[in-house]
Amino acid sequence: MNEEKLKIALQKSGRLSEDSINLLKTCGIKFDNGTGKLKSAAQNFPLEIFFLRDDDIPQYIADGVADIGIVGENVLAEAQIKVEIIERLGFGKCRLSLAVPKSFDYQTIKSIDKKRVATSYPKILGDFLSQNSVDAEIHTISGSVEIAPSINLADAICDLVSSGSTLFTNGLKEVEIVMNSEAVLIARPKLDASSQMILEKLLFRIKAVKAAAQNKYILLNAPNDKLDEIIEMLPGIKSPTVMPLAETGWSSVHSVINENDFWEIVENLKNKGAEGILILSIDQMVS
Ligand code: PRT
Ligand code: ZN
Repeated sequence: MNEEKLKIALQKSGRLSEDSINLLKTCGIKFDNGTGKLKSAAQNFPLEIFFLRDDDIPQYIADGVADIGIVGENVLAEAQIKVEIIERLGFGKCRLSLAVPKSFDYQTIKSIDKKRVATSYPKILGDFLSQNSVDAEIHTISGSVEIAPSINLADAICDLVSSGSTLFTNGLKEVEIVMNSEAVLIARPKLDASSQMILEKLLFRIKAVKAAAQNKYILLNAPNDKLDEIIEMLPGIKSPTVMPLAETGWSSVHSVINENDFWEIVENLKNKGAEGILILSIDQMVS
């Protein structure tokens, strides 16, 4: 049987690999991702997984070797290849920034005019500088960009930053954000009908996983005389589930709360007399 499969490209080994693999696994897709593998077929979903260098993924998709893939937006923007962003994935967050040595008297982007800037992102940087009418010399280097100023290869750098500690330990300060980036699911435009159908099934699962990651399931016991006030604090998907406990005068309340305000809600619930509060992670959430 020659079953039609959707081909997805993931980063083979690097910062996006683990989160990309975990995302598919949390979507219930089983596959072998043993080290050294270039390709793997999912056991319970019509998906074939290719493990590639991230920089190659946009081109492989444009060429039709893979149908969809997961890459950082920074890689996609630098590749300047026409593929569609289907979904933002919320991991691999970073920013591409301009940084200068601490002693550099930086005022505005014009301070970079006629200076040398080292980067692995010459296209994104080139566009940014020309949008700002800055004429700087771009030096393209493939790695360890942060050491360029200290070896007098450049006056400034343009590199990815997440915590900022690499800049700090190299005596640099971040002065402009050129772009914000996160991992995105990309696809070749005009997939055939059967690939499109598989993509939609996958996307449905990915959205459920993403929604679940932003929410927690909460269970608690509430004294009946405080029930109204407690329910008020719990928006839930529709409204909380309330069930009587064996002990008279008490109820069990179940709901879903947003991860961002969950500590505050828990504190308020406790102050209102809620007891036995349990917070559980949700794997998938379909609305
Ligand atoms: O081998 P392959 O080509 O596949 O991988 P790679 O070495 O090119 O990429 P990799 O694995 O380093 O990064 C993959 C993607 O992760 C990037 O394209 C970004 O979209 C995303 N990402 C998120 C990051 C960072 N955060 C990040 N901090 N990529 C790189 N960094 C580096 C940065 O270049 C700098 O050296 O981490 C350092 C800065 O980190 P902080 O925390 O010190 O600021
Ligand atoms: Zn790379």
